[in-house]
Amino acid sequence: HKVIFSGIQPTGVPHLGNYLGALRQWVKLQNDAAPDTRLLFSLVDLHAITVRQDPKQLLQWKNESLAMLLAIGLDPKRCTIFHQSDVSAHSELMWILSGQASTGYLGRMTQWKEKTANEKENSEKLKLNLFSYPVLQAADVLLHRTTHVPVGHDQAQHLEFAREVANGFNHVYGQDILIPPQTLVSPAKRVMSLTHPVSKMSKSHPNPKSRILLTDSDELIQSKIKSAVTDSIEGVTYEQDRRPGDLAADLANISMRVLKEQVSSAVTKLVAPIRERHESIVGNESLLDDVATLGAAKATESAAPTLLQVKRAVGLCR
Ligand code: AQP
Repeated sequence: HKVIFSGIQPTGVPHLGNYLGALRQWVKLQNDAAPDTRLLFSLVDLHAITVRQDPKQLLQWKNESLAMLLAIGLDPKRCTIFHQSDVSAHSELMWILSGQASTGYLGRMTQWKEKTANEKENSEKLKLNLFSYPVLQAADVLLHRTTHVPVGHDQAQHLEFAREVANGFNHVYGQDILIPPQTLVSPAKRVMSLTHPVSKMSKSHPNPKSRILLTDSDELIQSKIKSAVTDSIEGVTYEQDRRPGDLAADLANISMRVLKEQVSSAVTKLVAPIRERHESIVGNESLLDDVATLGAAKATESAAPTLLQVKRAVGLCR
């Protein structure tokens, strides 16, 4: 049977890019899943601390992100929803798999190269967990015998690495202990920043106007879209040679102002019900605690057989 695993970092309130690129697909996978499909969605807080975080802020974001997973429609009865650091098997397997991860391969990862491009001269500042991030990601998916991992395009390389680690481990220890997972690349395009449209919309960009949060009010969404950077070419066109879609043709004669109004109305319609559900959940501490406790217990149980098999194979226990 299928096992679906994916994660999101609690590094801020999820934004429209996270929703269209990932979260919406999680809900669809849940709703379309066969009864014997297992689904696990994790708030990957251990990944979040590969960048320095303020402890109080991190705790708040964990809470808000958990509430958001419920607000978008994930059902804790149907899925295992958990904070990664509640399940110590993730860290344990990561350490063991580090024995399969070559530093050469890790050093060639696009994300590592991008994130460290400006720090090359100052390796004192570069921390080990940013470098070994893909090993933890490999442990996340392999631990639960995941068959399918829905992710954005930018994560495809890390999944390739996870398969390599799984095959390497199986080769050394001579058994099919780890299952190389398939990547389900999200059908959605990357949503770009509103203020700097050559980079993707991101939770951690210093300018809050660059992103639309799933908790933003209608007015805030309208004002962010109104001030979004557009080009100065008159009329609306969209990569006509690559995507000669009807949409651009329909919009060809409207002004940028009218286009922005149409976009605002579409986005507020999408966000408003999510925001309202989030508002009603985020203050409900006992509900969120219950969901986290249940998720941690289910994820711990899901992780146990693989961790035990791996430890036996390596000679760490009987
Ligand atoms: N702009 C985006 N458009 C489409 N998909 C996106 N994703 C992120 N940004 C966009 C997808 O969201 C999922 C969860 O992302 P993540 O929390 O693991 O971290 P990220 O990709 O680094 O997202 P952010 O929002 O930019 O966070 P920060 O600023 O903390 O780095 C992933 O599946 C991702 O593809």
